[in-house]
Amino acid sequence: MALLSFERKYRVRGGTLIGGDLFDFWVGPFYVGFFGVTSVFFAVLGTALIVWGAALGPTWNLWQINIAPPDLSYGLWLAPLADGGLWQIITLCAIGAFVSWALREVEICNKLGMGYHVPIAFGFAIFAYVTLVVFRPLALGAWGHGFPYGIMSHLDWVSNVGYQFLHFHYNPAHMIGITLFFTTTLALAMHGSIILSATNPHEKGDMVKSSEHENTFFRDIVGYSIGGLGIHRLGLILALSAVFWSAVCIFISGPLWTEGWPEWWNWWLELPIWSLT
Ligand code: 07D
Ligand code: 07D
Repeated sequence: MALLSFERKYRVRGGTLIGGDLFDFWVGPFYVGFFGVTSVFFAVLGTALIVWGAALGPTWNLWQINIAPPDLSYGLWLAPLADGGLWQIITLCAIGAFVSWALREVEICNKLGMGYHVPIAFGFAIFAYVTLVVFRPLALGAWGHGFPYGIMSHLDWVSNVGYQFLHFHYNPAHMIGITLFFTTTLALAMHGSIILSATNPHEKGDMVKSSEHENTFFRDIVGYSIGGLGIHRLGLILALSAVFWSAVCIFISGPLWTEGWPEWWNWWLELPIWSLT
């Protein structure tokens, strides 16, 4: 592919975290880098192991393929490949691929002299995944507490774990996570709509409006505009907080609270301000 005229300016050497300039080149539009190589390695190996696991299973139906973690009786030991060992190696490959991808993002940020917001944001998603398949299983003493790799089977896991705690909606950290997810979509809807409304003319031939119009709209309607940079800060903090509280909500389920989540709220009834005795 021909080098586009502007690409020369941005395709700068250096900024790598490891290996000097060994993999400091592009293939077509893609930056390679040491972590590009490790990303591809882990992704290909992990996918091949998923295909192997599928071949051992009863179906090739994409929705039904399931690679289960080891039985709880294996605790934190390694399991035979066909008995959850594949799940363990696939988990390692997934973590290897996700972390490599994040570090490749860091290298690209270095090259462009940009902040690390994108890799940090992706890091929160990785943190949630690792909480589900490493931190919580470690805290509960068995890899079998990880979720199974399958499109429908992972939904069954979420439902089963939810009902194990009677009513997962009563988990206070789940409530905070959900509220933050909903608020994130509200913020994106407001941001997307104000940008489009300022860009799309009222009538054909009208000028595109500036950010002053966007700010004025919000000042007129609610007395305050967070501003052009502010809305992106707010969006990022809302989204990252949503994922953070999700990780908290699943980590505390089991390691810290073993009863039904509705019972957690008994602390309220037990406050010394009531005379319930
Ligand atoms: C739109 C960015 C693009 C990403 C996509 C996902 C794969 C998996 C696997 C063939 C928003 C690509 C999918 C590479 C292929 C095989 C074996 C991101 C966008 C399009 N889930 N989940 C889905 C994953 C968990 C839950 C869909 C991954 C937890 C519920 C897809 C993980 C819990 C529902 C999927 C993960 C949970 C889904 C759409 C990892 C709590 C749905 C995802 C690595 C977080 C929805 C059939 C999407 C659905 C759905 C992937 C973890 C709950 C298959 C990769 C264990 C309740 N999940 N998920 O658009 O339709 O994300 O399921 O942690 O209702 Mg899930
Ligand atoms: C883990 C995904 C990480 C992804 C990575 C990237 C690739 C590459 C390649 C596309 C965290 C993968 C990339 C594979 C793809 C290409 C090319 C994201 C992760 C690293 N719940 N619930 C949540 C709601 C109920 C339950 C979180 C709502 C029921 C359990 C969120 C409702 C019961 C768990 C949430 C609802 C129940 C959760 C998920 C409504 C079931 C969790 C978001 C309206 C009976 C999970 C950390 C998240 C969690 C979780 C929302 C209902 C159970 C807050 C809105 C009552 C067991 N639920 N839930 O975490 O916290 O994303 O996980 O009813 O484990 Mg819940």
